[in-house]
Amino acid sequence: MTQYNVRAAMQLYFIAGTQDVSHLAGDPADNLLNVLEQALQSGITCYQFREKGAKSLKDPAACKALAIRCRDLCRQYKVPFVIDDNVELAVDIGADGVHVGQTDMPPEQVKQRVGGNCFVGTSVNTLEQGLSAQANPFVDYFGTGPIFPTQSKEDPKPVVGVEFISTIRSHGIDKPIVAIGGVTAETAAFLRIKGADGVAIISAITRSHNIPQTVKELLQ
Ligand code: TZP
Ligand code: MG
Repeated sequence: MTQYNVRAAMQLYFIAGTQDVSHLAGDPADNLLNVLEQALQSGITCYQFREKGAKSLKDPAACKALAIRCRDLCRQYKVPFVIDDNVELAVDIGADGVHVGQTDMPPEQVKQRVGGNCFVGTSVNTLEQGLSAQANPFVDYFGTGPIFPTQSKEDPKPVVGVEFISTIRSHGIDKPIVAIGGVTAETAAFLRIKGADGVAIISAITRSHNIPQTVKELLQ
């Protein structure tokens, strides 16, 4: 586990599991690793391993084996490796960060379990949640959204829109924020102008026909 600058890591935060590459022919684990390596080569600044939903891997051993391969790829490129939800897996394989939703394990408990070197993020969908995450010393960053409608989450919260980023910034919230949900190369720069430190992306990368070009555009 390496200590990373969390705000810098938010710049282009790629999230994916095998369910997000199910449109590709061939072995889902190999496809995920292939997409991840292309994204790393192209300059993503953080990666979250998120196996979730109907099409995700169901066998914990297969999930762990794949997570280890993703972690090792991230280490090779010196990019922080984050695990969604699965705190025990994060401890087990030495993830650099953990992301938990509002109804998952509370950040305080996560931090206790993972230790001080592992950063903790949470999801924020309302101003109230933003203020509470800002005040919580165990939250290192938050994902704000969905900004736009998304196809990549089975039970998305209500869309918050671009202005939500400026709204929460205007309430004194200065923690690292990554904007998530339906973000594309066309909207990423605008979200940064509104106050996001960066964008979190699933489908714009996993469904891209030219990952280097898409990543380049998302970083602008
Ligand atoms: N949380 C809020 S929206 C979302 C998650 C995990 C999915 C983002 O995926 P996409 O394809 O970039 O809209
Ligand atoms: Mg969750």
